[in-house]
Amino acid sequence: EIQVEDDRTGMTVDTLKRAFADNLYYLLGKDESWATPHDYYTALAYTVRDRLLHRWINTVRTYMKTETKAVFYLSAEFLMGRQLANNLLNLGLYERATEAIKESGLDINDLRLMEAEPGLGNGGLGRLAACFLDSLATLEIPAVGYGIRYEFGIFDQWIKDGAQVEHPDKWLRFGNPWEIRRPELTVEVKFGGHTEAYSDDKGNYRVRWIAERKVLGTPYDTPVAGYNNNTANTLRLWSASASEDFNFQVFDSGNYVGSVTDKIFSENISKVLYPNDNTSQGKQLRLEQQYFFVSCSLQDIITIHRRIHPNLDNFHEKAAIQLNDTHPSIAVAELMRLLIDEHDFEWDKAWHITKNTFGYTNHTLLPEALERWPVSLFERLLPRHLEIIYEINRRFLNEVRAKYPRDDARLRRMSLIEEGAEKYVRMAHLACVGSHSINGVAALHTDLMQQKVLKDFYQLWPEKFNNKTNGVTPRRWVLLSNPKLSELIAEKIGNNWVTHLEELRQLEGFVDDPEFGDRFSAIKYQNKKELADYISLYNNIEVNPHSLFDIQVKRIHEYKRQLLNVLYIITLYNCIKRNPQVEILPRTFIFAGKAAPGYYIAKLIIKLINSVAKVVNKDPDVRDRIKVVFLANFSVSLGQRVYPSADLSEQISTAGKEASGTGNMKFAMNGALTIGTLDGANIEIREEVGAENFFLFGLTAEQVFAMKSKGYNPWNYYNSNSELRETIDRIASGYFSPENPKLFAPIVESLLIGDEYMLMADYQSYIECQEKVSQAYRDRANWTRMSIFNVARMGKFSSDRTIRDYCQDIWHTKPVRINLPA
Ligand code: DL6
Repeated sequence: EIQVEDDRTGMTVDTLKRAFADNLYYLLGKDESWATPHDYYTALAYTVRDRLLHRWINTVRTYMKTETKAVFYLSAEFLMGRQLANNLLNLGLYERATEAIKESGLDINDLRLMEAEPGLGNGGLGRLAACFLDSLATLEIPAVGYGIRYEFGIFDQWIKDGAQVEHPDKWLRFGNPWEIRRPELTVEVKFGGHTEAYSDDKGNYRVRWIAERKVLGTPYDTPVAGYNNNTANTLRLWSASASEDFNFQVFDSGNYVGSVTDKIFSENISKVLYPNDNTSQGKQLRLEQQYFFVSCSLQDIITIHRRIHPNLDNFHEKAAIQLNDTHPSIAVAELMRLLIDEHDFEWDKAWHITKNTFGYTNHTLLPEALERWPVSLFERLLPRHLEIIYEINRRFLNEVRAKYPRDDARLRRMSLIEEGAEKYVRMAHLACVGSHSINGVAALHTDLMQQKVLKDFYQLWPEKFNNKTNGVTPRRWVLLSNPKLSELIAEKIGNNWVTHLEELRQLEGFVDDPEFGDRFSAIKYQNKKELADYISLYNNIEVNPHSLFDIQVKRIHEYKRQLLNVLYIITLYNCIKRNPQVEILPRTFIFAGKAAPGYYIAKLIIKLINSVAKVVNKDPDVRDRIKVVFLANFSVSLGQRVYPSADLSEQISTAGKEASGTGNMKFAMNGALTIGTLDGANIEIREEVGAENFFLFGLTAEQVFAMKSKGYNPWNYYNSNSELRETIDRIASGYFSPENPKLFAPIVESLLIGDEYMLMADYQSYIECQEKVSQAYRDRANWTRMSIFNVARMGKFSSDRTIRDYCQDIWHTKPVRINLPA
């Protein structure tokens, strides 16, 4: 009997080939005579999506039947990265698709490059959300990610004359084959207006919100495949549009054009991602975005609940909603409003449900990132929510008063409302009060959160606080981005590590096996060579793949101290200029990262890196021993190239400032050694890989605080350290900016006046540590050994472990196995 596979679900090479041709013809309306590479990519994407849909529909059906508790992850950012290769990999189709495309006369790598990257996030916070979705699906946890379908994601960064120039990210220009629009699930979101009290039929006091305008939210769903299972969860992103019927009044009044241009205001809400990382932009549109996606998502979760359960009494037993930082924290007031105003709950019962539904994750202690909104803005935009927040606050402060009588200072500190000439709503306080769990993202960060920023809350409710150290998905960050290393690992220990990363420990058995060491370092060399080719192509700089690849890629931010790295480069350069014969280890310094468009000093740091690069790279005295490269437009895709090719990972933030970091994990998993401070997850990485396999320098967080409180003076370091002085003087002299000698004066000033991030204090320790790195790299066999230990001991930092911890301690959710009908 001949069995013919269905074109939409079949997994053989022949079927994939047929499906690919079919999609090209019938979905794109083309054949090979005029199809573009992008058409081929799209046809393959649809071929993959078909295989996903089958899993997706069965997943939804199973979840509805089993009625188990689900996780709803609310995040203003999901930095997903390209979907094609990751989906192929998770579906176990990568090899067969590669073959099918090859037999169709094409190269899958060319098609992969056609995919526009969905850059709907700024950095670590958004990428963490994406890793979490991968792990949730892989662990078979019922989960939905909720966010905003920004029409423009993070800007494209071009480098022009060494400076950052921002260009709009038109990622949807050629369509997005991974998403499905669901117009039937559109919901309405209200803004502005006023509230009115009234009595219901039973004589109860009620409030109704008479809005000034209404916006529609339409969901776009993207399937999220688990690795090597049948689960496909959902990422549901909301897109804003005008509510037609609401504008009817305007139509009737004859102002037709006015009513159409009004649409633009509504559509603006999901137009663009705010490009700030770790700073809050107090813009009205940003609050509108936050409320928009939160309201859409909560209405949707309630609808899903009501399809299965008779009422909302058990809502918190079936839904765990996680707030990814304070961006979605208006959800606390919105759920209360929905329960009380729209579903007739009384306050206490609504509050019980709300508190037990939400968990809050804090991702930063930087004061400039803590969100607070003017009460006056709230009054205008969300009048009903302000009333609810006042009532939450009144009851909360009574609780505080009962525990700490006559402590007005404490009441003032803890209030949801900051008093002053202008009053503000403190979103972190709202999130804390309205959640049953408050977590930080690495041990040190959780500690500092408890001892400093949220100290009063920790004293009041110590039981609510917990740590969940971040992790990253080994599927994208090792298996997909480092196929050669993955193959070598698989050959030695099998494939189980992909879902049980702690099994990499078995590699320790090979550290003294010279054959393994040689192959391991040959792979690193190959990866470096590929990056060198990329650099040659895009930067027109030739770098030596035998040199030490010293890499710092992350957002450009003063606290991350790219500038400290630059100070070291200039120090080395000074050394060479003093004595061109000096013995120095060849190094390639690679940077990448975007600066917020309004962050003046961060953009100037980019310009400085490129200006130093220009001088150093062409100076004949340097003789190519040091090279400096700034890669434009850092992205998830570029990260996938960069992490596997690093020898040294720069994690050099001022201690106490980086909540966790996740790039640090991606580097180490791929065998880079870290030079780092005792900050964020660096501390735990060092504990795992061993102090002898980690280059530590710098002040501890405690020393940083102590020094600051004693009165810190950066001039002491300038005056007493001649090498440092020479380095700073070199910048100040205009040596790197002859056309404009004062160009970098603000950077020099940032170091000498205040030096908020204590680069001067950490300089000497950093330079000495870099010297140790150079020494260590000269013993290549031992370096490889240390590198293998790093890979072998990174098991803890799989986001699977992180998600298991969230499930156990916060969400209380269990896996649900998805079976596909035969
Ligand atoms: O938790 C993910 C990520 C951490 O790894 C980084 O250390 C931290 O800086 C980042 N935090 C933010 C905060 N943004 N806001 N608001 O992006 O979170």
